[in-house]
Amino acid sequence: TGFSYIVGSERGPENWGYLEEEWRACSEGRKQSPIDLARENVKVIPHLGDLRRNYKPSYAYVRNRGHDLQLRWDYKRAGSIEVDGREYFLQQCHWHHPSEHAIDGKSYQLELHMVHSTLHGEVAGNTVVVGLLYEIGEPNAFIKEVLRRVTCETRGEEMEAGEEIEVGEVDPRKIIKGEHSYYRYMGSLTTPPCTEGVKWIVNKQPSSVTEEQIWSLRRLVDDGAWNNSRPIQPLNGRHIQLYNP
Ligand code: SG7
Ligand code: ZN
Repeated sequence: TGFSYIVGSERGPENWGYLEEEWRACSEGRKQSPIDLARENVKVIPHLGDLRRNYKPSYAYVRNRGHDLQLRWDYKRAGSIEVDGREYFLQQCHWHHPSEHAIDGKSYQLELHMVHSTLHGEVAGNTVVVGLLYEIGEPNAFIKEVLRRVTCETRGEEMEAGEEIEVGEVDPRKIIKGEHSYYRYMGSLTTPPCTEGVKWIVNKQPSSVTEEQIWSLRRLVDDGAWNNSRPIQPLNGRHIQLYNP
């Protein structure tokens, strides 16, 4: 059971849609994620406006899910983002290596997803995912802070697959700093069931991270030797909007 990220394997990405009845969108959906945010498909839309982020620090939990590392807040405690006049509450964030989205055909080493929802646990039309790409450079302060709280040296024991630990107060405002330009398009969850109707917002400016920090993140995850990014999906005539003040 489960799914794999290994292209060409029995449970690999090109077969997700045939593994379970509820996963059909992974193969048959026409608005899947991730995509290449390619210049020729991007339209600058000035009236999209700055994102209204109403985040606040709150107690968080880190869960090692075997294929990714997830930082979770209690429902509604970490605040929300306002998109198209609706409030979407931040639920969790997690990392993919290498990146899932590409910009002009260029992939990155790491991508973070902040998953937001209007309702607890609901998906489809109620989900906004904010993506952040990272390129190799200076250490990332937010990742450093998360790693410090979960690594063996701090806790005295290694984190195990499936384990969830309380990590104290985490401020979501520290994840994306100061940058306002973003891409927007309609897509899907990037893992089965690949549900569509997800509003995607991808920060235009990549953040920075070191190779070592990426290794630390991967080492924490059980199958850390592998990647956990879904291949690029066809655009199928969709438009990508760009807000670039
Ligand atoms: C990861 O990506 C997890 C999932 C997430 C999925 O597998 O973070 O989270 C949970 C709680 O299972 O699914 C509904 C949801 O958040 C897909 O999220 S993504 O499209 O942002 N990669
Ligand atoms: Zn994700």
